[in-house]
Amino acid sequence: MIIEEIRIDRLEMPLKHPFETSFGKLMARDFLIVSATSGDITGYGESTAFPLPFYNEESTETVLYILKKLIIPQVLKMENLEHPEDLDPIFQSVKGHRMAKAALEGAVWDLYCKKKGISLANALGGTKTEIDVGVSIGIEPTIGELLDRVGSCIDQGYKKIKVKIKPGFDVKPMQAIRERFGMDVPLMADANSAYTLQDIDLLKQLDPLNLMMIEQPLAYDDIIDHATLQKELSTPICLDESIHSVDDARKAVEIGAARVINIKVGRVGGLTEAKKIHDYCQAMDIPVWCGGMLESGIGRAHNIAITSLANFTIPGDTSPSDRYWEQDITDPEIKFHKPGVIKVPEGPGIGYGINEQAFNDYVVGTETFSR
Ligand code: OSB
Ligand code: MG
Repeated sequence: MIIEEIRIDRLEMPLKHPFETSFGKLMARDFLIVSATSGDITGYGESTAFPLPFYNEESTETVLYILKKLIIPQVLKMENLEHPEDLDPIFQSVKGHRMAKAALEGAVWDLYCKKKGISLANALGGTKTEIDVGVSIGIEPTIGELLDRVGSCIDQGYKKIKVKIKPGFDVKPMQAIRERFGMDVPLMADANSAYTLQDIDLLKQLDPLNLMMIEQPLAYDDIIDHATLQKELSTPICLDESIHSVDDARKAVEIGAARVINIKVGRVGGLTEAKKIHDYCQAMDIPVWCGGMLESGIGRAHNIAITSLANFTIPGDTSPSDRYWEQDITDPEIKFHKPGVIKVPEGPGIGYGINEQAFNDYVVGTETFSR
């Protein structure tokens, strides 16, 4: 196929509830939707970068720059794009900038599947017809408010409760959750790289709490110190920020830095690399789950598709639309079909349409590029 047009829309979607992590507080999502058109069919992808580089090195502006300057011009010149993997030589020519690549690659995967009339989940080799999902709860102003939110999420049927921690808001809130809701709730903590090896004694205090895992306790670019920490902890370590590729996953697993891996499609440069990490981890008996970046329904639909692969055995952060937005941009919105469970759509591509009205209401800028 030939891609005739690529469009970038910048959207600003207010969050229903502020989301605070160890790296900052978000009131709204400011992000890009990339759409790629061939003939009368359009595919959609989402950039998961934040406006500022507080989670990883990328930002909305760097994604825009790389797409406009390097990736889109090359893609619009391609004469023989038969499969999304044909983008690889273009991607190889640019070091890093994986969220930029993933946004474009996602649009091409959706377009490719829609042209073939197959679902994205099937095209990726997914076998599940429904996925279990969890929720990621931000840092709340008080332990009381955190307990209220945890209770409400348990009542809604979420299959995993993840709580953000940071220095000063870690052991006490996690203990309080266990005291209130018991030791059996599937519970984990995400530190977003807020600690160092100096904090080993503090992190060890989480061990008696029977957490499923602790996510990215140490630096965003570290693998080695996590292996040192894992030797001291009984709680499994899960890596998020540190894993950009199947090679990173292999290094982390080989040295014992991660017993679980969080796969985020954007962070690893797209669905093709996400699948490679999944396949490697499956062969190594390392369970994986799909993380989230507070995506709109479009990014979330991609996450649902990849989560249909068999080794996504742990519920992901792929919560339904109403956990984030008053109104999402997909039609239909993403919903539970039973508590804590989302059906994998069977329609072509991502399997969700676009709610044009809602989409346009959130757009703050549009740029179009043609052959
Ligand atoms: O570390 O997983 C993370 C949100 C923004 C940035 C980083 C992370 C998160 C989440 C929320 O945990 C996941 C979601 O609900 O989309
Ligand atoms: Mg994380």
